[in-house]
Amino acid sequence: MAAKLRKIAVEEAFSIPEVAKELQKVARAPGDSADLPLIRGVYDAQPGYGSLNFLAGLLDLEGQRLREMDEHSVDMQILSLTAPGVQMFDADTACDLATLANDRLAEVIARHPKRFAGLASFPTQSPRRAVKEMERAINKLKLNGFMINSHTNSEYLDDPKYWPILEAAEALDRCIYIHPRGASDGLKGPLREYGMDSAMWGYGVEVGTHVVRMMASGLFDRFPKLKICIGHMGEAVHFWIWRVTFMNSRSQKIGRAPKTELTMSEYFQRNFVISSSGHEDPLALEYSVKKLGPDNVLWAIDYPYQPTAPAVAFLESAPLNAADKAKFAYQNAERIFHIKP
Ligand code: 1WB
Ligand code: MN
Repeated sequence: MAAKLRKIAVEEAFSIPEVAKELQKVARAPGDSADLPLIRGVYDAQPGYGSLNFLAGLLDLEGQRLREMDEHSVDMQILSLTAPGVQMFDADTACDLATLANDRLAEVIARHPKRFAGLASFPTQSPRRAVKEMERAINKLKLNGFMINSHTNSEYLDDPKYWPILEAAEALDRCIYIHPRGASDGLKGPLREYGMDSAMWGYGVEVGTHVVRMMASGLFDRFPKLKICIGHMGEAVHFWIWRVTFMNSRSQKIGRAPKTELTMSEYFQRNFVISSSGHEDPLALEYSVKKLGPDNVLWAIDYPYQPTAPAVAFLESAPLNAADKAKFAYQNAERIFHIKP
């Protein structure tokens, strides 16, 4: 019998009642954000949107969640405030609720330091206040990294107004996890029908677009040590990166894209890691580890949106040698998110 494999799941969602209540207000207000169908289903269970039964799982930290972790020998969940985080609120509300959520996160980690770690939220709407909360979250609350739910008001992180956030993450030496939310206004049109707005397809399109924008803008020349983690098996970016690289170099030659010091592939390799959250295809995992290297692929469940048992079975049976499996299961998570071995 092989020794028990430590398991750290890196993209595990939670919420707090105060954020859920504010999202219920968003659900009841008019609007046509691509996040609304899901928010209405999860936080308001309105007829026609289907009742998505995730809220109890998001709000629970120390009950069923811990029991499920015990049952499937998941050692640790790295918790993050679920999408869209605080990014649909006005800046004041976002600031207050991010602070509160980070405090609660620190409290539950203090009660269960071996079972939970956490990624901090912050009000991207106000980069100045965001930086303050980022510093507090790392220096005072000792959280493990940051979570951004892709666009804010349909703007992306290549916009210079957000650079103070990137600068702070780099200076604090903590990874920013970019999780999806509904696609930005300019991107959402054809994703409305057939349930394509969220996890099925829209989420990957949104984050894939976001990180390609970041790389093509050249911003990683300014922040060479910035680490970004993207979930859902890299939102398919690395499957496409050869062509992104080829076509971007052509665009650079004809003046349609800024000149960059490195190629798109080199930025992806240097500045990104990926997780397997909610994507349990062994062949996709094998490709990912071969393409990006065993140090750059992290395991996740995507709790409570995905069940724990198959995610654990996927890990246990992953087509990797023992050393690479240990990296995938916990060692990369320890390194990237500063978790005690
Ligand atoms: C779902 C998945 C919904 C995720 C979410 O709402 C998030 C879903 C914020 O399966 O419907 C996710 O994190 O992958
Ligand atoms: Mn997810």
